Amino acid sequence: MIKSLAANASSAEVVEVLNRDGCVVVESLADPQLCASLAEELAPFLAARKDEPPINAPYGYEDFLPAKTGRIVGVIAKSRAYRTLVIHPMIMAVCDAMLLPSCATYQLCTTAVLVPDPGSKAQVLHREDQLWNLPSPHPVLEVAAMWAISDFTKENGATHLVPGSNLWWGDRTPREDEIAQAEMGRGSVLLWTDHVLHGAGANRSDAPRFGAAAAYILGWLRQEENQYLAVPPELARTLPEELQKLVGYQLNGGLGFAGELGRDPIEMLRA
Ligand SMILES: O=C(O)CCC(=O)C(=O)O
Repeated sequence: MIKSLAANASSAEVVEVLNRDGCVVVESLADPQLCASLAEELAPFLAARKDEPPINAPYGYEDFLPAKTGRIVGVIAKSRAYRTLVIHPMIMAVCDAMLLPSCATYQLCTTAVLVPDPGSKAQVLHREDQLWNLPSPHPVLEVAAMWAISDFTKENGATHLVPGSNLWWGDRTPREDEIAQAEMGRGSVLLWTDHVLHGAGANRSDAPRFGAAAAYILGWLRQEENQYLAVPPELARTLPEELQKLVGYQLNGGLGFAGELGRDPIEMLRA
């Protein structure tokens, strides 16, 4: 079962469940108007998409990226509403607690709108830490957030997760009864960590399932999506400083200087 907490839960309660189960839902955290604006801002991008295999897909395409699914990346450049969700105070407090023990600053890894359409198949269960292939066990590398912009139901492809598999470091395949689905209402958010098994569900309903995802990682890991091209300096200059830093315009200890040895890249945005 995936634990659901109310919007007024403390970040400490969320962190406790996340450390234990590797996943948690916080109900009704986003303003419904913000969800409506996000859906409206992304609609033209979803309408224009072509259902083709991605270029240079490094994974088994049909298993990892099933067809009939809208996947829009570079979302900071495409939606103002999304920018607000990315820096939601609850998410920031959870990332502070989960990630700062292993880095000086954390950053965005990917931004994506994920919309399985009716008829899409389930995605293979996978772990986000496969991206970096570090020896295990390792500390938490990533916290992913999936905002429900539509309701998430068993029928429309609510994310599958295996609670507790964040603590499985050997070879273990989950039993069917260990796989749960993150059903949640619009405006809720599902959080998970990098080592928990998860994947999008199949959409057997007659309407798309609309999720807006943002993943946050340790400041010394390579970002999956190249944020400096997705959010170039001209755009970054218009964003709140908290978001500039999350994009990557900040130092992580000695890493990430720009212009001059040791210079914080955020100073170049201010110049
Ligand atoms: O869409 C979902 O529910 C999960 C998506 C996911 O895990 C992925 O695309 O890697």
